[in-house]
Amino acid sequence: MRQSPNIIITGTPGVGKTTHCDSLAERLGLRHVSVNQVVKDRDCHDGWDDDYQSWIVDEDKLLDAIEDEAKQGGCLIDWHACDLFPRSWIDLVVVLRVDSTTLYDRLKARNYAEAKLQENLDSEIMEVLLQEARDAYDEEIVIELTSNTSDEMETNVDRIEAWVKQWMADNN
Ligand code: DAT
Repeated sequence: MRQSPNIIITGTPGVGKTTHCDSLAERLGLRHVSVNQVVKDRDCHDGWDDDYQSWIVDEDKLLDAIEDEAKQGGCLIDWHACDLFPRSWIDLVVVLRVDSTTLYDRLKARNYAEAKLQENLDSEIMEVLLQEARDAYDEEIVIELTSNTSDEMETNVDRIEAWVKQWMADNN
C-alpha cells in the first residue's frame, strides 16, 4: 500500500499543470512526474511528429518507466492525457480548465502555430480532457478546477493540499 496518494493533474496544454504541480510539490513534498520529461529523457517514444510538434509516445514504455514510482506513491502525474494510467495507481484526477481567451493568450505566448493553437482551443471548448477523465475513472475521484488567475491557482492548491492531508489521515 502506498503511504502518499498519486494525483493526476491533467488538462489542455497551457491550463497550468506545470505551475500547479511545482507549487504542490514544494508545499507537500510530492514528486512532480512530468510525463513530457519522462518521455523525452527515458526514450518512451517512437520518434518526433513534425506535424503535431510532439513525441509519438510509446505508452507501454512510459508505464514501465513510471511504474516503480507510482507504486511507491506520492506522484503528481502531469500530462495532457490521463486514461492510460491504471485505475489502481490513481487516487485523484484533477482536470484544470481555463477560459478560451486566457488559453489563447497563453498558447500564443508560447508561439504555438495557428493550427496547433486552434486544435487545443477546440479541445478545451469541447471538454475533451474532462470527458476522458470521467470515462476512465470513478466520478468521485475526478474534480474539475478553473485556472484562469493566480488567485484561482492558490485556491486550487489549498484545496488539493487539504485533500492530500485528509487522504494521509484516512490511509495511514
Ligand atoms: P501547462 O503545464 O498546463 O502547459 P503551464 O503551467 O506551463 O501550463 O502554464 C502556462 C502559462 O500560464 C505559464 O506562463 C503560467 C501561466 N499560468 C498557468 N496557470 C495560471 C493561473 N492559474 N493564473 C495565471 N497564470 C497561469
